[in-house]
Amino acid sequence: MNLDKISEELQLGNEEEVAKLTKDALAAGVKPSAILQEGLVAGMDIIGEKFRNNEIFLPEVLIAAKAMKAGMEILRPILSRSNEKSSIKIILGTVEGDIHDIGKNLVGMLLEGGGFEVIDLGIDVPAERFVKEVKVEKPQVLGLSALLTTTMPAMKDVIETLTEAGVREDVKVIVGGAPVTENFAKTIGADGYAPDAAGAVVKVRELTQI
Ligand code: B1M
Repeated sequence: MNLDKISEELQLGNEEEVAKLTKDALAAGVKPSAILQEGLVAGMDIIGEKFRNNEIFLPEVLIAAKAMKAGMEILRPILSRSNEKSSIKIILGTVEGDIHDIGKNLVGMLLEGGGFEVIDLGIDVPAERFVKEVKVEKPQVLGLSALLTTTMPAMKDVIETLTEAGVREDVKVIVGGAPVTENFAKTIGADGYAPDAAGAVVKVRELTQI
């Protein structure tokens, strides 16, 4: 099965076709991880590259993102299915000022697939909201996502706000997103960094030692 076709239809923003081709690929026995990486993520990477080079503009990125989500919805039940049961709870969200959620959603799906309970606070989440939910839900891990260099400092704000509220020691903080690095994570005092969704599962396991 040619996964380039999924990438091409995604770039054209053909939601229905992407959903159909994703279903077809699954039915043909293609691994979900291959559909994700070689079809959906590959298409989105090209969109990102074209956007950076001013070859396409925001509306095209938006419709490609919708097509990406349509494909991800088909994969969701498989990626988030889990036989393991863990008592580890993770709160996840995209930081304030940032509305990118495709990568975060993928992280959430794979964490659920890893057997963790995930509470997703969505996008553009203010530091105070993260702190409030940490106090109420008492998760073992807080996962922060940022896709813009301009919203990376909001990750530091969350950690500082946790400290001010006296709950920093109650939760491990992991950070990720395209512009985020291991070094940045250390600088802001996060407990961990993961470069991708699979890495986030590994990092959560490491931090919670299960
Ligand atoms: Co935006 N955007 N965007 N955009 N957009 C980027 C990020 C950009 C790199 C594009 C570019 O210039 N090439 C650029 C940022 C530049 C910078 O800051 N250095 C950019 C810009 C500038 C903007 C706007 C400012 C554009 C404008 O308005 N002029 C604007 C900002 C809006 C805002 O947030 N306030 C904007 C808007 C948008 C859309 C709304 C159109 C749309 C988002 C739709 C949505 O998410 N619902 C969008 C998109 C789609 C992108 C690109 C093209 C694709 C992002 C994506 O979904 N990638 C992106 C270019 C690119 O990254 N190539 C771009 C696929 C996804 C699977 O990967 O999100 O990296 P990613 O997630 C990965 C890892 O990063 C990691 O795991 C994920 C899965 O493997 N990860 C974590 C993510 N979170 C993690 C958390 C973890 C661990 C790992 O632990 C908790």
